Amino acid sequence: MPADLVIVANRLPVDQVENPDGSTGWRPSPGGLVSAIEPVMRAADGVWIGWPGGVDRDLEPFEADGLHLVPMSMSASEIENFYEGFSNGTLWPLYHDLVAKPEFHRVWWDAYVSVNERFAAKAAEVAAEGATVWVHDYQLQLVPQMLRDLRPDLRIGFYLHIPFPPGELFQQLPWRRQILEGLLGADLVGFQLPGAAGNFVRLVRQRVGHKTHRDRVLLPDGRTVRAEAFPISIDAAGFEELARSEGVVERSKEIREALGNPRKIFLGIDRLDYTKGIYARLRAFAELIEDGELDVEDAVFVQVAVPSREEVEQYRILRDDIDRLVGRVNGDLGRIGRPAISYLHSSYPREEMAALYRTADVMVVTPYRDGMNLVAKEYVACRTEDDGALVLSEFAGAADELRQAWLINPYDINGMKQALLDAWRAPDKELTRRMKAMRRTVQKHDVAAWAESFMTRLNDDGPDSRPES
Ligand code: GDG
Repeated sequence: MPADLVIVANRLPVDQVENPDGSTGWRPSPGGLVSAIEPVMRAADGVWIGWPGGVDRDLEPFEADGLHLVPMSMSASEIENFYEGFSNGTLWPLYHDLVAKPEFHRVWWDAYVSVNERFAAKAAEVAAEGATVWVHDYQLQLVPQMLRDLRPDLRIGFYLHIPFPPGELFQQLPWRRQILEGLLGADLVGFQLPGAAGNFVRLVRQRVGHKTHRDRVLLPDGRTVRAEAFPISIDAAGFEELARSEGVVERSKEIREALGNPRKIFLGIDRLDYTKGIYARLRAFAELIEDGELDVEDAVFVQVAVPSREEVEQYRILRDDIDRLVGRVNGDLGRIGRPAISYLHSSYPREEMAALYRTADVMVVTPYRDGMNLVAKEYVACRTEDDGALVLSEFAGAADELRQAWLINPYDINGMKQALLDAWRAPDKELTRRMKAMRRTVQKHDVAAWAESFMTRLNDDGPDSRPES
C-alpha cells in the first residue's frame, strides 16, 4: 500500500466502540485535527499511522470510514515511560512554561527514542517514492530526522500543536540537542505562533551551531529547513451549522431551564489539565460572590472538565484539588437548587458542546499557557446571534487572533475578577461589536485553510522558492 501522503501522529483518529451486537467497531474521534486532515487524506488516498489506544494490541492495518489506518501497538512499559513519562511528564510541562515541574528520567528518554524509531520505521515502510509525510506533535519530535535517514527521498513536514518554549526553559532538557536535531530532519517545521518559530530558530543557532537566516535554517549539507507559524483553527462552518440546528437550539433552552434560568451563565470547558487555569478561574468567580458582586440567584458557573491523563500523578492531584474547591465553594456559597458552580467531570458529544456554547453568556478561557485553544474559537463560531462575551488568557495562542475578547493575565486574580465583571456588565451593543469582529476572524481562518496552507508550503517547489521579504 505505498502511499503518497502519510500522516504520523501519536493517536489514530478513531476510537474503538462496542456495537449493539457485541462486536467492536471504530468511530472517528471528536476533534478538529481529524476533520482538518480528512479532506487532505481523502484527496491523496493517504495513510494515517498512530496508536489505537490499549496495551499490546497488535492490529493489522484497517479502514474506517474510508480512511486507511495503520495501528502501532504500545506496550505497558512504553505507555508508562514514553507516553505518561517523557511526553506528558517531561515535555508537556517543559513546553508550557514549567506550570508544573518537569521530571527528567533517562529510562523515559530511552523509551521516547525507541517509540520514535518504531514510528519512523513504519512511516518509511508505507511511504511511496517521493511521498509527503506530515508528522504531528511533541510525542514524535525525533521522527523527522530518523525518517530522513531511512528515506532521503521523502518530503517531511512537522507540526507542533503546543507552544515551543524560549531557550531559557528549553535548555534544562538534558536531551535538548537531540530534540532540535530530530526536528531538523523536516523540510518545514510548523508552530502555532511566530514567537515559537523564532524560539526554535534561535535555539538551533545557539545550541546546534547551524547558520540561520530569518525563518530558515541552513544545514551544512545544503538543505534548508523552514520554521513558520500556522495558527490552527476549527471547522467554523460545521460548528455554526450545528449551533443553528433545531436540536441544539432546543437543548440550549433545556440547559438554561435546568440551571434555574439564571440571568447569566458562565462556562468553562477544558481537558482537566493544570495548564488550563481551572482552579484560579473558579476561585475568582467564587470571590465575586463572596464580595457581593455576583449572587447565586443571578449567576452560575458551569465547568466541564474532561477527564485526561488520569494515570499521571499531577493530574490526579489537580482533580482532587478542584473537587475540594468546588465542594467548599458550593458548601459555603450555594443555596438549595442554586449551586455557585455546576461541575461536570465528563466528556460530551459535539452537539452537547455546541448547546453549552450557545447557552453561555460568558465563556471563560484562562490557561497559563496554551498552544492555541480551540474551545475559544468554537465558542465564537457557535454565537450565531453575535452575542456573548469571551474572557481569554493572553497566554493562549488564540489571543493573537481574538483581540476583541476580554484579555486577562491568569496569574492576576483581581484582574481576572474585574474582566469577569466587565464582561457580565457589558451592554449588548458592545458584545455585538466584539463578537462580530471575532466571528469574521474565525470564519475566515478555519481549519481547512490551516491544513491547506501547511501542505502548500510543504510542497513548494524548493526551499528557496519564496521571495525574500
Ligand atoms: C492541544 C493544544 C491546541 C473537549 N472536550 C470535549 C471535546 N473537546 C474538544 C474541544 C476542542 C478540543 O477537544 C480541545 O482543544 P483545545 O485546543 O482546547 O486544547 P488541547 O486538548 O489541550 O489541544 C491546544 C490543540 O492541541 C490543537 O492544535 O489548540 O493549544 O494544547 O476541539 O471541542 N469534544 C467533545 N466532547 C468533549 O467532551 N466532542
